[in-house]
Amino acid sequence: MAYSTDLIRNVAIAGHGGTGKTTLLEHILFQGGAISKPETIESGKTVSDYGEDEIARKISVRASLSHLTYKDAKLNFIDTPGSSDFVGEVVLAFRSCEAALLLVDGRTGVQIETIKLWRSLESRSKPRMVFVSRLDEERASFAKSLEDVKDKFKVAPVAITIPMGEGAGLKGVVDVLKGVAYPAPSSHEQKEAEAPVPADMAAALAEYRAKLYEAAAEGDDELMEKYLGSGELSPEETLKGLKEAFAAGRIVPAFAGAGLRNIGTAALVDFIATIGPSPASLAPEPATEAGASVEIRVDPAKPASALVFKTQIDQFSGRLSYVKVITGVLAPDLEIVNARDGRKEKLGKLYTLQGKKLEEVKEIPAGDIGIIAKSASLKTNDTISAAERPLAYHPLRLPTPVHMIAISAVNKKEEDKLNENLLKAAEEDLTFQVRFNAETKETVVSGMGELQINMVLDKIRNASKIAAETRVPRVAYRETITKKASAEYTHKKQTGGHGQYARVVFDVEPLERGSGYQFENKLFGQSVSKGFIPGIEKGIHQAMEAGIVAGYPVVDVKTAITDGKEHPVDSSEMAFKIASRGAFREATKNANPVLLEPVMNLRVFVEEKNLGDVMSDLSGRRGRISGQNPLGGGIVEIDAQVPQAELLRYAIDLKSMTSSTGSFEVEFDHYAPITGKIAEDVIKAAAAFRTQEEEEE
Ligand SMILES: Nc1nc2c(ncn2[C@@H]2O[C@H](COP(=O)(O)OP(=O)(O)OP(=O)(O)O)[C@@H](O)[C@H]2O)c(=O)[nH]1
Ligand SMILES: [Mg+2]
Repeated sequence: MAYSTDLIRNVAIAGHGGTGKTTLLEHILFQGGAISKPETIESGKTVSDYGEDEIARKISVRASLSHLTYKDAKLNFIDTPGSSDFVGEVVLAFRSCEAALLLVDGRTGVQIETIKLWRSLESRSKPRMVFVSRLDEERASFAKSLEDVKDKFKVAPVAITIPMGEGAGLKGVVDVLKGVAYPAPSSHEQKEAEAPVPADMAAALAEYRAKLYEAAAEGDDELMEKYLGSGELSPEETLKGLKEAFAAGRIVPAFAGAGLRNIGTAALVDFIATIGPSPASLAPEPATEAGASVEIRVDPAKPASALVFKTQIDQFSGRLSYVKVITGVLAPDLEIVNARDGRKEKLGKLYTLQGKKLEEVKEIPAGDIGIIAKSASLKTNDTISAAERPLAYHPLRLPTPVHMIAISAVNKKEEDKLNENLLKAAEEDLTFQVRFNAETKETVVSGMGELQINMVLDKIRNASKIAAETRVPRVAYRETITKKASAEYTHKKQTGGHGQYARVVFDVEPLERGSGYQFENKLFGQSVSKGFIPGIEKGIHQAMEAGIVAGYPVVDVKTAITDGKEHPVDSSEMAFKIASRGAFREATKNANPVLLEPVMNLRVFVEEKNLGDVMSDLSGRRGRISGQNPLGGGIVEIDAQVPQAELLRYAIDLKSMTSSTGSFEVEFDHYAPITGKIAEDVIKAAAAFRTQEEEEE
């Protein structure tokens, strides 16, 4: 069956870890008739958490797609992990969905990951709903949770459903919009059914209804006038007002319930289908077409175009490319062009997913999310479009990895195979990156945290049986000089017939940070033939690679050759290379050489209560704090510059310092000199490393 674009709804389910997202979605799918029996996290058979690792750890690790049909509408859901290590999966869900459903645990109120997700949704102007979950548990409070939402986000949530009782006394919810009750089903395997609102809920219903009318009238002068005049709105007017206000992000609809008891799902599904924004109703997608910026509105009548927002390489189904269709209709046999490389291909069969289960579909219309299977050439962030109109949608805005680990195969022969597996993992998860660091000669994987990296490595270990060992990565120190100096070096050797002869005199001087290498020929006359200059430069390069104090590459030095001498027979390029190396080494030794270390810009986000600990820890890490500002919701941002060497375990340490609530962003800023004890330790460690390398060879 083909769905019409205005009846498609895409909802990303997000929120702090363990708020009950996956459990709620399972019961939404059950209530909506997409599955016949709801499973639980404990049974390990939910639609959404189907990965072996997800089942074993009882947490979501990857975004997963599922859907249901409600009346004529198709509702797609992307369930996302709550742990900040997997934030990349949340970003792709936000990108491909028109609205987000944020879960707030009724027992705790808004937690830190949810605050961060809120900020990210706000910056994208995505409409947000809030579901206060786990209201069947002790100490849960709907009203307190909504107060907290109001406090932290400075918005007034508008309750669409309210609970009947709380904790052990939770008896169901009342749908404020429709004025009906949904009593708690006798078991979570029973569907919710409408019933009259009990008399003891009448007052609460009236109170919340008034707030709902007010919200619906907000932003529409005509409705507001009518509401102020008569104190009421018709159901049609209420729907229209809410729909507009929600799509514009002016109101935040709030829901009550308990996924695990199937309480609160019916009204939620109905609301999303009738009031949720259709893909076509939102702001157009920015894109590039023929080098110019354009904005493309979701529209089924235009030629086809779609964005690949996720790639999954599955051992059973092979390669799955998740697409969001923006214009036109994708259908099998359609010829498409990939904006990245201009490559054309014909689409094969198309699918949708119910968790891990592929379901074939005849077409994927504009606004819908679907799957292209087994296309080897598609990558995440590719735009495909009908061959006559190539364009490129903007890529996902993913955070930069913050945690690095050096990795190698225990068995050197398996190194290539390990790399292949790492690169495959990096294709599936763009926040997991693999890089060979030529300066430290290590393969370094990086990601959003220790948990994410460990889970990727576990998966590789389980699937390929390759044993890998991991280490804290080496820091890419560099060396430079701090004053001018000169040296002279003569390379002279008399062996058998031909001898070797070359003499050079060098001036070296420090350059500004980041200028790298410079060479100047200051020779007068023909003391050294032009033909030997390349050999001399090669010698300088070699000496710069080899380092002066600790074997790290030398940077930001200008070398000038001021004098030299050659022999008519014994001079050669090789002889000049050797002399040049010697002269450079001597000259830089006289020029107060120093070690340089990478210094990073660090931005830490912590709850106020952890601020003191995190600040004093940063000064212990030789950090220089440059700013501190409250972001609202009790979160403070700290800006600092900290040497990279002090941050190698920061992802782990910050988590333990803040009971997993802190997070940070980090990027390279500059190289700075180090001296004294710190430099001595680096020199010692480098010498030990070289001895070890030599022994291994
Ligand atoms: N009592 C009760 N327990 C719940 C409810 N919803 C979820 N749980 C339990 O809470 C735990 C976490 O639930 P999940 O559905 O995995 O939560 P999640 O938000 O998807 O977690 P992550 O994806 O790991 O962030 C599980 O043990 C669930 O059984 C609820 O409404 N009531
Ligand atoms: Mg989950």
